[in-house]
Amino acid sequence: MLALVTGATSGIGKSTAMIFAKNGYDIIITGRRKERLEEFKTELEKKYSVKVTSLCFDIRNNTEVEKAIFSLGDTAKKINILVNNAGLAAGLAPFQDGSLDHWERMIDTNVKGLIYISKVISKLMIANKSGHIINIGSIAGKEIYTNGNVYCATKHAVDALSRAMRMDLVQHNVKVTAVNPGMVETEFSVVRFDGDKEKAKKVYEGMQPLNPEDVAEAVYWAASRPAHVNINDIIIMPTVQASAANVVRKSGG
Ligand code: NDP
Ligand code: 8X3
Repeated sequence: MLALVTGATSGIGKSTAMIFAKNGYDIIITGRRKERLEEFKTELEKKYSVKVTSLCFDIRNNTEVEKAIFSLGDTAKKINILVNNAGLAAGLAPFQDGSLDHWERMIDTNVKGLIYISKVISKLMIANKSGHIINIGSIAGKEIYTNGNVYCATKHAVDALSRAMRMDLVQHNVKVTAVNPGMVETEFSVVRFDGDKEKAKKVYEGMQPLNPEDVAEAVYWAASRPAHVNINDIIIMPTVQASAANVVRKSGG
């Protein structure tokens, strides 16, 4: 079995690649940071004795996406699972003060990147009459929060796309699942705040967020149901987070 996980250099994608490898899957890991990809490839191969292929490309560029997938040759035809995880939030500001650069980065990555790779891989899955696409959405794709504007819009787009892809791909025996987490402590907030680690740390102060492994377990659970079962949608939240905007904070987590 072969799984491709986008954005596997960090956070949820890294943990997801890990859990698939632990369960005997060969893995294709992607991301832009080549060194991290190579280190992670070596780690996975050593730990789990599976075949790991790393593809370094920017998911916002369709030419790079197609080139990377075609570079796999016939191996690409064997992909059973695609986990669309690569994504980011950039900025957290009122709409009227938002940065066009932030907005375009989120739309290009979270929406257009997901579409680019899904188009290539879904065609291969259709030819196999089998496959499973798992999109990492967000609670921000189900609810809106103050200053979340464009990030929420991109994740609402992922929610719509997951439902649309499921309807169009069902006749080809390709499953589509969306896994929508609440707050997970990864590099997400560091990226959101343009590298400001102190500000990022404060987001999770006094509360216990999800770990990337919690989300990876949900992804793997959805992927490991029997052939006749599809998990459409999962929302997974920290216990202290009742909604996108409602977090109970207690000193010490
Ligand atoms: P991280 O920042 O830790 O990981 C993001 C991953 O996406 C990295 O591997 C990064 O790789 C990759 N990535 C980002 N931009 C690109 C790009 N242009 N091309 C290729 N790869 C890219 O964040 P998370 O693990 O938290 O985020 C993973 C997903 O989970 C995202 O879609 C996010 O929206 C979603 N999510 C996160 C939540 C959270 O609270 N953390 C909650 C709900 C959903 P590299 O930089 O090497 O390219
Ligand atoms: C990330 C969830 O609520 O931290 O998608 O923006 S949130």
